[in-house]
Amino acid sequence: MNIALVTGASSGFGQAICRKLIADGYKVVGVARRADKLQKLADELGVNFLPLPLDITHKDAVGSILLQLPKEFQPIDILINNAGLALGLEPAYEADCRDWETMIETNIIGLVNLTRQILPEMVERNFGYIINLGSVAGTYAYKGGNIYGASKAFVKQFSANLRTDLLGKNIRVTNIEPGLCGGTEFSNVRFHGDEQKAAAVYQGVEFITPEDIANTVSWLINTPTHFNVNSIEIMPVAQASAGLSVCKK
Ligand code: NDP
Ligand code: 8X3
Repeated sequence: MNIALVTGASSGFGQAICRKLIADGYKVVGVARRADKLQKLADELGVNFLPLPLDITHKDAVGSILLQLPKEFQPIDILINNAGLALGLEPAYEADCRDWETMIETNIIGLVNLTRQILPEMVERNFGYIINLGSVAGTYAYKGGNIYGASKAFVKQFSANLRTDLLGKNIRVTNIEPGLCGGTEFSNVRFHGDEQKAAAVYQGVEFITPEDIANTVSWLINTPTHFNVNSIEIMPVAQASAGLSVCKK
């Protein structure tokens, strides 16, 4: 395995994963919408990193751009479906429907389309690894998590169903399910650029870092090829799944 495609490479986990995989000796294609951020990373990482500006929600663009990858960045051995976002933390009856649609288009439809584009070649070569970025939000409900959590529950079940379809093929699938992670743009995006609200999420908490996630990805890829971690749930020590809540009269 030597060529990886990482979505969401312009920030947070994706950027840290690109850095780690380049350091580990892989060639990496980094996908995100912000070309300037990708170019900055390319300047840092050198010739083994290919910046690929792309909006994963644009289905036709995804198909055609992948066909045009330079020969030295083909075929993709490892697909890391990391691009994703949460928008808003309002209760379902107050949430913005456009935010809901963007989360569904990115976290579900974009991830699915990219996977569908890349998977046939992996099957043909009987070789590959797909790592999806789910979340603890896909397992545990929390207030305001509504569509974000539901989209990550989709990623969790899609990962499990991929494993089932790929039984007998030499292709591994893992769903990484992190809890609270700082040092990324996740909360700035969730709160539509409200820096104060975003900072408050991490105040006084020793959170998981993007490097922790990148090290996890590196470890997964280097496990023996007969070995599949179906899912891996990771939380900071400072976090635990909270109890059920009751509303008293
Ligand atoms: P960031 O906001 O820092 O990074 C998100 C990345 O996704 C950016 O590079 C962004 O790039 C990219 N992206 C978003 N929309 C698109 C799109 N339409 N097309 C292409 N790229 C896109 O967040 P994190 O690094 O924290 O999150 C990465 C993943 O991990 C997400 O799926 C998130 O849900 C998940 N996660 C995060 C946790 C956390 O606490 N941080 C915990 C659990 C899971 P650009 O804007 O340039 O397109
Ligand atoms: C991100 C973690 O708890 O904000 O997926 O949903 S959480």
